[in-house]
Amino acid sequence: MKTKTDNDMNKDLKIVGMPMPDMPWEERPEGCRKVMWRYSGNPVIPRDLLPNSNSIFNSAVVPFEDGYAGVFRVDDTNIRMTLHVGFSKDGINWDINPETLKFDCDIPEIGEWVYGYDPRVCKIEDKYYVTWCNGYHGPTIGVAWTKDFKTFHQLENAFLPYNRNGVTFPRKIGGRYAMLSRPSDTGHTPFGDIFYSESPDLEFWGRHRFVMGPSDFEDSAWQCCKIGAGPTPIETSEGWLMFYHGVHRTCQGYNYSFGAALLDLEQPWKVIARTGPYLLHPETLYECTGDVPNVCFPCAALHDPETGRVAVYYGAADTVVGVAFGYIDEIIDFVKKTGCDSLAISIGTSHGAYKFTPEQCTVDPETGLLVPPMLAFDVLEGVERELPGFPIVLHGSSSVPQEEVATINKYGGALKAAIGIPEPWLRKAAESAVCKINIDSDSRLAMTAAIREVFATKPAEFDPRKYLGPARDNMKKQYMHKIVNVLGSNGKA
Ligand code: BMA
Repeated sequence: MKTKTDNDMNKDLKIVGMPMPDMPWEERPEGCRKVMWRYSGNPVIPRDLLPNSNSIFNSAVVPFEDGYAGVFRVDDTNIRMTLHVGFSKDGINWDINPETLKFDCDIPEIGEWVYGYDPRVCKIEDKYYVTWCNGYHGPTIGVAWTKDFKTFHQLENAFLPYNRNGVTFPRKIGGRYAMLSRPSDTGHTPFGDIFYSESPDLEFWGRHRFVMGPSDFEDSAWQCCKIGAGPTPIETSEGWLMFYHGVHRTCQGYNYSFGAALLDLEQPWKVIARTGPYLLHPETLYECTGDVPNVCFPCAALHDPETGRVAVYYGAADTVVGVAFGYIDEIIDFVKKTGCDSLAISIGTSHGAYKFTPEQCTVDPETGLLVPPMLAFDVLEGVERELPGFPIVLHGSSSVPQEEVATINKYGGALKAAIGIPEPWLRKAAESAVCKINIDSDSRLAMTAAIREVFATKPAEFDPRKYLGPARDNMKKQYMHKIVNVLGSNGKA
């Protein structure tokens, strides 16, 4: 990938946020082809910045006054999980208060500090909201606000235990405050989906919606065990850009990488696209070694709408804080191009030669042929409406050519009466958003028919070339017919 100039910016993309021309930034290194790259001075926060810190990681920073403020996860040398406030002029060099953050809270049960970790900070209207994993009979989501990073007012916990990774959106959506979270368990949870919840007042949370879960192991293993939202989502004209961590359970333990997803602007539980390959994965010494090896855990992002630059702050190996850079338009492009990008829908097709029995069919008065129940084209049209332009796959689309069935049965076969999908219906599907139609049984029938015919009519034949040749020719005839006459896909490869 080349270095970006102003002219390279995607001018159609609108990014919401306050201008930050002086935010921490370093251009993509020469020869680097990655979508995101690390700051050369990483880690920006060492583990022993404070006199009694064992580690400082998984922390949140925001623009504040003429610099930056942050809430930091500090595990002390008792390995107690605490939160601390810090300030910085440049986002790289930080002054972190050695005293732990104390929340003001009018609710005695809630205000009693047990432990807190993995904070996020999000500016909503005129306040900065801190959400963190708060100990209350197990981990749940604590919520507090501040205007000055000196006094913090703690509200009710957002959810029942057990929950982690509570991340608020920077504005109301559909008239309500909004939060992503990840229900979990008491320990090192081996599962985890991202959910969306709404609140009229940042106290009562409900209308919970499933957003997304881990990927299949075969598709994207770095995110196949559990996932959780990272920094405050960034609003763009393409949707909310949400960085999220994904976990891969290996024989050595959990590995944490991160990727990104695009969520619908007004219904953020609808996922527009998500990364297949990760954006950042533990590779450097400070990510691969530390108190918990192989962890990149993003909790904050600074971005400049004008240039499209983003700096993601992430905890590395549960020990230090690192920064990674990227361009929002390139990240969005990557998310859209590499993610899960097709949908196999079920509208009445099924695998194999035995899709419908004659009893399930009606007789066409003109041709006398058996016609199976109509495919649910209304469902296909509904999916096309909801997901415009989204590629759709149709499985189980063999037509079970009756002449091949007849040949097989004529020469000793015993295929039961079976009806497939009429070819004109496949043509109709091919003209919609369906871009892949899976047909297998028809070629298997063609092959078997040709072989049976040779065996029955030339019983003295023993040369495989003499029956596999006709089998291949008959399959080829079938493929040509499907490509040209049925699917209309000839010349479109
Ligand atoms: C998670 C949280 C994170 C931590 C990660 C890796 O469950 O505890 O704070 O970074 O595990 O240890």
